[in-house]
Amino acid sequence: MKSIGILGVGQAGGNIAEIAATMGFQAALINTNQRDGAVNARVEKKYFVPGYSGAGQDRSIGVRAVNENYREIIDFVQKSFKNIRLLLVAFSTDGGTGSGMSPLLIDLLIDQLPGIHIGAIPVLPDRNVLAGNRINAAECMEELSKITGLSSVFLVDNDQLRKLNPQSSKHQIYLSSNRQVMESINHVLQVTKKSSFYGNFDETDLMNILNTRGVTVIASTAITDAKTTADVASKIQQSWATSIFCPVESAGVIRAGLIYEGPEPIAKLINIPSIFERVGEPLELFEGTYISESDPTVTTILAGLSFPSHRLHGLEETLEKNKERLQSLVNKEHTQNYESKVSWASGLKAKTPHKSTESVFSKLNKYQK
Ligand SMILES: Nc1nc2c(ncn2[C@@H]2O[C@H](COP(=O)(O)OP(=O)(O)OP(=O)(O)O)[C@@H](O)[C@H]2O)c(=O)[nH]1
Ligand SMILES: [Mg+2]
Repeated sequence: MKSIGILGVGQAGGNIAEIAATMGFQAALINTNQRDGAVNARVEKKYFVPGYSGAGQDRSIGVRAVNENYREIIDFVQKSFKNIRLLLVAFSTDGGTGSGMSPLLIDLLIDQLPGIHIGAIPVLPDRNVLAGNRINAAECMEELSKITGLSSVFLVDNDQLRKLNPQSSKHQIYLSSNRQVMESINHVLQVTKKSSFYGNFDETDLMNILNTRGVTVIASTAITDAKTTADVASKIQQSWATSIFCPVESAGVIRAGLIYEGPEPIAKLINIPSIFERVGEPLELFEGTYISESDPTVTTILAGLSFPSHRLHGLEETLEKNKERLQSLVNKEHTQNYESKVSWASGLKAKTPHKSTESVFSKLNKYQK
């Protein structure tokens, strides 16, 4: 039984929970729209907030859904997961349901699920989304970043794939990012089940890292062609920039994991100071070395990173740039009207004759001889 559970909220969250379920994670989903959640057939445990049919990108509807039903929702979550150590709540930040419900729900779950750490898998939108989505994402991230008892935040960035594949359909981007995020979490969890002569990375090590408050990145890279310690360090640093998560922006890793899988001779090219040169050495490092004949691969987990303000400001930038246009759009909504120049002409239209109704009796009387 895996010790990490995945709770999806809203459409994107449900899709991530679906992939998680196929990988053997305990998974559940919550939605305000039954039809959206119904497509995630692999997730058995589902809660649909009664009386709603989606939030239509309105975060306040998501917040209201939690306010009105928090007892049932908490009860549903408690019943859906057994013997997990970490619950990750997955949701998109730019819709209404997941973005509105999740920060409040996470804050409640932190107190209501004693003994279980709560983390998050928020999804940031790609570059093509419009103002309304950007406003939602900014609000959601601000709320999330203020939750004090929160563990790892795996900040999935749809733009990481959009950058590489400008021509891909939304569907391809979503599917691929959902798969990549769950594969990376699954991979580090599976490593904890392996044993090694040279240094084990066990589940307690992993939980120590993942329970760290802040942004967490998991990245893997093959180091097959590396000849020097500098080659290895640069490959690893590159993997932090190209993973499915928001790229690492600034120094300040608090806890980290470093897992090597591959042939023995290459393991000696791993040099901790040069790997962490750019992001600063962490407070604690948990290492695992698994010798095999497979392609040499290094997986790193960086936890306790700051929220990526550069990326988030980029998301807000187009709002700032278009401030006046956007404000005038909103003002227009309730003030606009159309004034016809031919209103005089309505007098020309045929009038329906005024039909006065008489009582049956008065008609009967009229014909009385
Ligand atoms: N990575 C990923 N992103 C997704 C997926 N589905 C939707 N998104 C992202 O989520 C945004 C839409 O949010 P949804 O999750 O559909 O919204 P919701 O939480 O269901 O809220 P409402 O539909 O407004 O009630 C899109 O702009 C995408 O950024 C998915 O399966 N994977
Ligand atoms: Mg939806």
